Amino acid sequence: MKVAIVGVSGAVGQEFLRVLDEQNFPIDELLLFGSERSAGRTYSFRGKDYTVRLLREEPEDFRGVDFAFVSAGASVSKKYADVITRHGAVMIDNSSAFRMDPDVPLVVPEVNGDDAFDAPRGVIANPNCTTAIMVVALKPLNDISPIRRIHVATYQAASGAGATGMDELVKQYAELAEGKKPTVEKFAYQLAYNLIPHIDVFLDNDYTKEEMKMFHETRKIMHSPELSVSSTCVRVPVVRAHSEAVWVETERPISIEEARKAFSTAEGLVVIDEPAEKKYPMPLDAAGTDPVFLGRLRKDIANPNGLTFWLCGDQIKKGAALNAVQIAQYMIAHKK
Ligand code: 2RA
Repeated sequence: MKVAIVGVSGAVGQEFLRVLDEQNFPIDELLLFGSERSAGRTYSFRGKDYTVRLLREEPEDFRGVDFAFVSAGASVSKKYADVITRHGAVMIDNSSAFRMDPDVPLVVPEVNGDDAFDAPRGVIANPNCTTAIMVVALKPLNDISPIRRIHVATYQAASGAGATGMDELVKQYAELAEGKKPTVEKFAYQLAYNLIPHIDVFLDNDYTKEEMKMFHETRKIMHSPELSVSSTCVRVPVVRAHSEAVWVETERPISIEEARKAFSTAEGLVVIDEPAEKKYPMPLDAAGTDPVFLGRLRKDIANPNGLTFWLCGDQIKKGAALNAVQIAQYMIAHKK
């Protein structure tokens, strides 16, 4: 396989390299692309050094590429999508640029992998990290009884704001420990010892863009245009794993036994749920791992058709780079 990574210097770009190696992805040739700022840098992959090439509006640069993993922001994805796909490369885009485009599938392989084959523009969109983590757990329930309504509160790690977000959180704790005024640049307020109920911009309905991503993207991935999703997305002082408290209402009540059985065999999901033993998922344990972890499962005492549970998942892996690589793996394994 000839593989390209666009935006290789960023947190997700670097994770693409790690995940492609961990997953033993078949690569005969690797091309790395970046901005003026990163062009010329070198990165090692499987014991060989690769130099970052300047991303240009030159389709020839992508001739012969089978998969291009792109994580360089929505404006770069929009500007270079045609360049990247012109000679047949499949562009798996981690940005928000095309997620709601009717000609672009939005894919989490455990949920709607086959949608990846309906990509007329050669572009497949990776969902927002919170959506990807949540739908892995929704799928097994939806297979038992259609989900009608979802409420979710997210606890989102600093990594969602990139490498600079992670650096800022760690730096704030160090500065505060030294009695200094913390650096506050990436986030609206100090994140250390704090929670910020605001991710991305506020919209006319007083939800944030991040919260509406969960509404729109979940409907598209689950093929459920009527599904109601209401979320509150909160930035928390955690480095790189997201957590989510989820309440689900289904057409008919699902018993705990049914749910537990379905979760126990669901792809991409690991259940850690022994409250009496104080065993439940935590972001510190989920960081750097592949699965979505589920715990605190119980009947929703406020809704006879409801279940509630807790999720943790690594924002840079399942929330971004791993899901993108899994899309490519799914396409290779299920080639039509
Ligand atoms: C965040 N989901 O956590 C957004 C973008 N990665 O900031």
